Amino acid sequence: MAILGVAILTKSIIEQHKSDQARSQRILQHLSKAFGKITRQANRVCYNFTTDFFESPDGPNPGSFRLSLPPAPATEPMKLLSIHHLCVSGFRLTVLPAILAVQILASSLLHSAQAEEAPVPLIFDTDMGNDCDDALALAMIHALQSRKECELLAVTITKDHELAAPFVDCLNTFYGRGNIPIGVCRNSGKTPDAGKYNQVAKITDDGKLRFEHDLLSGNNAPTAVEVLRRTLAQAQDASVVVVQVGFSTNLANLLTSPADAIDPLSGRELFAKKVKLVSIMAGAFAPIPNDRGVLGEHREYNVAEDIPSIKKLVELCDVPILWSGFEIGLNLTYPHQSILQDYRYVPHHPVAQAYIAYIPPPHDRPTWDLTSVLAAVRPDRGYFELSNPGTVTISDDAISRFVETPQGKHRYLILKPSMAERTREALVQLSSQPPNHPGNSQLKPIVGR
Ligand SMILES: [Ca+2]
Ligand SMILES: [Ca+2]
Repeated sequence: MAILGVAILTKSIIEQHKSDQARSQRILQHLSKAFGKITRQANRVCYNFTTDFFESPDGPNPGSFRLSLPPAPATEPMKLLSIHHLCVSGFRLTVLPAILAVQILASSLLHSAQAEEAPVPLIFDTDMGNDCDDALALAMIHALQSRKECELLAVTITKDHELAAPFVDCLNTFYGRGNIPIGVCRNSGKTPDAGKYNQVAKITDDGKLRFEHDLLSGNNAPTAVEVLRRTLAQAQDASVVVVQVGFSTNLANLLTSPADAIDPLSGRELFAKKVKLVSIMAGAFAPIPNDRGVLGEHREYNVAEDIPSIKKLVELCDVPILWSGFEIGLNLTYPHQSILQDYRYVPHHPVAQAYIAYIPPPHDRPTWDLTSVLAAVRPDRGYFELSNPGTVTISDDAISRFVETPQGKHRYLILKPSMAERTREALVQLSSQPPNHPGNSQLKPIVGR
């Protein structure tokens, strides 16, 4: 498709400027770069061409036009929202063939343009300590950052225990990024127990911390709302992906936060301005077997632990939410052999140790939280299919229900059985990927990110 699009556009340009093929090539390069200017609006992707490449002497916004495309996989036709004069460095393209060519090229370049974009700026909101998939998911984020696919801006925590933040700092430091801001949710009362593995942060060998870190208690960390507001205030508009794999406590608190010294916008306004997607592990969008194996509705843990907050998130979040339901991770279990074999590149590995402390092998834990990371950072790799757009509602008894609506801002992940092995392997390889700095852990932390 890309080749076809490029071919048609090239032909269109070259036919008019046969004498100047080098210039045509240059135009093509400029056009490809222009595709970097992508915004998501509702459920469509909009290309806004306003570079000075499209020069025109008339009109307040000369040479600009907007294309609106469905997100991949493309299932509906593109729409041309508007077009002004398409005038290229002094010569005018015939508009119709140019439109056709650009539309085809736009569709075909969508994936490659996104792939060439800067790393996805990502905030990870986690209930670290309640299950070991949070630790695997954070390890994955670090691997994706090492591959320049994402940049972890901050981690915020919804588990209300002081050791959750130190364990997060352990992992960040292990992967060479010990200065990533960490925010906590104090006195929320949400899962205040210690959990099974955050104590890994406190293990010492010969009086020294086994896993180096300098945030020794969540009591020394700023609040999640402060970290979120500060992080979003500094981010580019419509750029940030928030991956929420715990309760919605922090996001609800953010969305209801007022303007403050950090930013004059309310939390809801700031969120709508800076965030482009929330990738959330919560709910269930397929029948789930209960203890007796009977299929039915499922009160998913991340929903049930803080129902008012997830209701607020659904109500106040103005950007798209991508839901990874309980059924996705449940059908993609993590092979315990990987825990035993893939983390042996250091004598002690905090992720493997967390998994084993949570539930020892042989046990293949579902990969719930990992799936929300993968879907957020690699949306175009065919790991999952997406539902049609719709709206999720949360009942008072923690049931999530999805109603399809064309204007809805929500979609949920669908895992086709034929995709499962490949997707599972991506999760395994990414979460077990070693840090990319030399002389790794036990560990010489790299200062900064
Ligand atoms: Ca630190
Ligand atoms: Ca979690």
